[in-house]
Amino acid sequence: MGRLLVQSSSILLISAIGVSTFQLASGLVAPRTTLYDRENSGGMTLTLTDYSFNLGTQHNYNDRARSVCAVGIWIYYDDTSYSKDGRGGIHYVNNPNSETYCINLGDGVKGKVTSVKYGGHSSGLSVSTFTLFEYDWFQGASEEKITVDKSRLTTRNVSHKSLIITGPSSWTVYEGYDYTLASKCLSVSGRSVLLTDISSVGIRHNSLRSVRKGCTTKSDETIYLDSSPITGNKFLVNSTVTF
Ligand SMILES: [Ca+2]
Repeated sequence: MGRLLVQSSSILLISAIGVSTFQLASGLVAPRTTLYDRENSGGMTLTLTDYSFNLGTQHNYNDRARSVCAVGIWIYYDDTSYSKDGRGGIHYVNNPNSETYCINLGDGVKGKVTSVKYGGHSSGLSVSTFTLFEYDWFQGASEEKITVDKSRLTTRNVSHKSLIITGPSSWTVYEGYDYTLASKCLSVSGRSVLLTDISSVGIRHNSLRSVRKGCTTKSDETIYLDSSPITGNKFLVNSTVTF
């Protein structure tokens, strides 16, 4: 383990603060991903450190990725603009380590990836963030990502069905603006939480209006959220499914 750390870009961090705990070092590694147009990390590559709403127009890499390697949380979408209609194939990687984690993409996005984004903060998963997404499975052209209290969630993002929490902080969510009305404490263990559908833990879709960092105030209910798996995917077998 120590040899791997010395060889990685974490060497400056470790020497600077004299700490060798793997978890701390890894949490401060900025997100990055490499896409490959063949399975098992083969073929032509594209490396990203930021969102891309359209891999075709931005990187000439539309519908090509068949496998990926990633550090941090990354979400790969079949559709443009992070699945703007909320109905496309999705695959995510949730890798808290500083070493890359590599997978072959699932059928819903294999050879189809058109947009990509990372979850959490650009500095790494140790930064506390709270992000709401328009649709389930982190889909939608809009998202609301906060690192501090927000007394009024942005109006156009009132639609929300999924969320990602990174870092050590728990959060209290309210159904009213200015931290009023019904509240729930979303308690985390320090590992990232990717909730593909907030209704799975009893939060109604589109019900949140304000969010406060921590759970110091008395909330109506505490929800203990488990850390999420290192990868997951959702795909629609038939894109003509009606709702
Ligand atoms: Ca596509």
